[in-house]
Amino acid sequence: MGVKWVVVANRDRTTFPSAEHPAAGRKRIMLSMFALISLILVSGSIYGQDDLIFTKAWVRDTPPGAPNGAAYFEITNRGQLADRLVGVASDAAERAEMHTHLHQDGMMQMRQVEVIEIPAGGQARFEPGGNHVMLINLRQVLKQGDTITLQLKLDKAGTVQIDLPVQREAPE
Ligand SMILES: [Cu+2]
Repeated sequence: MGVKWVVVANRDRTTFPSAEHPAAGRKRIMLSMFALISLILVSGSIYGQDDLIFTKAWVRDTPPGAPNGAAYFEITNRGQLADRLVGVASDAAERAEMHTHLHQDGMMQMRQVEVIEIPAGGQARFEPGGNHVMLINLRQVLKQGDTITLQLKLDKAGTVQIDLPVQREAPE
């Protein structure tokens, strides 16, 4: 009986916070979490912003008085894990939304989407005729030669800010 009690107590001490030493157990768990986080940092980020490459970013120029604008870019995911674009914002407009184009009854329609998936080893494209970021109620005229910024909120990578040159046509 006495021997059995000692074995159980030992197991408590090595793996779980025991009733006698709850704080010691918590400390051990925190230490192992810290070790895990350190390992992730040291191993060159298992997942990080470095895994996402932003290219072909641009925003179309607008005539004076135009209420809305459209922004385009590509995200390439070099990482091992999928990520999701879950929000967009820009100082250039009151509001920004992710839109997709749908062909419906012979008409091209825009529809807001809440989430765009960026598969591991894959891409998410925002381009004319497809997905785009709609800049709603512009605060400024978008003039060729200017640059605006876009904040992209990603599920795993966090918030990323990209610069978009104002252009008439898509970059090659
Ligand atoms: Cu739109």
